[in-house]
Amino acid sequence: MANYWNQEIECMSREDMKKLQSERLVAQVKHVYENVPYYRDLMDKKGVTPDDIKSIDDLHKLPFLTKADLRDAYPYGLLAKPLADCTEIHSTSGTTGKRVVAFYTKNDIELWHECCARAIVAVGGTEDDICQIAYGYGLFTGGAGLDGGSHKVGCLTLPMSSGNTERQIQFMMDLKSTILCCTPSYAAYIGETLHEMGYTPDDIHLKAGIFGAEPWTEEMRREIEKSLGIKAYDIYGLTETSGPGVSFECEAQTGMHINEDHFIAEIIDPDTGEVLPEGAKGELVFTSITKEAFPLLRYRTRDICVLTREKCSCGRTLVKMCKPMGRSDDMLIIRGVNVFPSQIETVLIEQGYSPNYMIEVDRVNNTDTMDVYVELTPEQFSDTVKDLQSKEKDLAAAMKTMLGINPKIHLVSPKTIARSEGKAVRVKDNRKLH
Ligand code: DLL
Repeated sequence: MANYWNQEIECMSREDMKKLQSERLVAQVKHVYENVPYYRDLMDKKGVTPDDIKSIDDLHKLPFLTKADLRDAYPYGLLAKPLADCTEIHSTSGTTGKRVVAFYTKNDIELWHECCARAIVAVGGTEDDICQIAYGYGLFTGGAGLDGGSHKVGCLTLPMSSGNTERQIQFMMDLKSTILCCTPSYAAYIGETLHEMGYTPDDIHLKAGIFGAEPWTEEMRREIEKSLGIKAYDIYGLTETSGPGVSFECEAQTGMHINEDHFIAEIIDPDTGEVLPEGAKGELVFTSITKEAFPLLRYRTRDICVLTREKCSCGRTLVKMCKPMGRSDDMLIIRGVNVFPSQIETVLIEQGYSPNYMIEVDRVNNTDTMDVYVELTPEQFSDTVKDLQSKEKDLAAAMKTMLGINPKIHLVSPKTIARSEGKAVRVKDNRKLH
């Protein structure tokens, strides 16, 4: 039996949804053109005016926005409302060099929470539930988004934030939490710790989990479901579009329904920018049609995905996206933190190292690990072991400041890292997530 938060929208006919999206798009393009000079310039350069956009069939005429635009316009260049109308800010986790800062008005927050409420209700959440939120709170959108959704549904909200795993389990048992929200890798770790503490799923009351913010496999889903005795559901989103709740999984567990009344999704060829037909694999692009403060039009997510409109057994008509199948840029997600190899390179150069390095990422006991191998110059190599150890420590600290996570640094002898003859391959990702 399907549960909906907003049945009218979630089960709306295709025709009505297109009409709603068109109306909202037309108004949104006008709002952006009038209030965001940065995007107005992009439209002017492409020779498009708001009058050219009459329905969603005209969406393809609009210019794309990319992460590079966000960087150029940082921090206020894409803001479409006066700061006085904004009530909240969030940002991507730990990425100093490429930080994305998103702004929200009161209404933006309401709509975001509504999207998260839909996700909670879709996994069976009601006001009788106790929702334990173990996503990070703070600048990261995970904690705040699901917290808002949980309040909207009327669940008893347990704002744990991430970390302190034994305490998570203690509260889970004592307070009888029924829904767990966190990253899938943290859910797996909680499951493992539960067993290590000598408990079984029978000792807890969880029935469902809402896990996202990083790629995870069907195998991992089964493992989490078994270790915690729950149904595990996926949730997707990105800071640029508010955060979690752009799409969410239903009882069918076969992909995530996109909240199309707020976000129009397109799939494009990442090389040519051409819009691809339904069912094709390509880069996911979102246009937010209801956001006031930070309304990105045709934002290229870099996530590779497939959309499907096949009838879903839950009764929702919202288009479904598959689990993201990779990225069209080099961003890595390590323990939920977005990391670009270029940031590591920046730190190395700032600290006086050569840009000869190799990043190795793995997942050990469901936790991501990152090892960075850095080549010493011949001068640095003559240092004593003690000096080298202290260098490794300093470098790890500088990386932590830049990335927000602590990689293991290995300083290696000169000329030991393979040189490339074409594009440098800097990353070895052994996690097999796709
Ligand atoms: O990760 C928002 C979020 C919080 C989503 C909590 C779900 C739950 P960012 O830190 O800006 O925002 O990272 C966005 O994470 O472009 C994807 O590459 C990746 N991502 C997010 N959800 C999923 C998912 C949050 N369910 C980037 N599966 C996105 C795979 C995901 N990748």
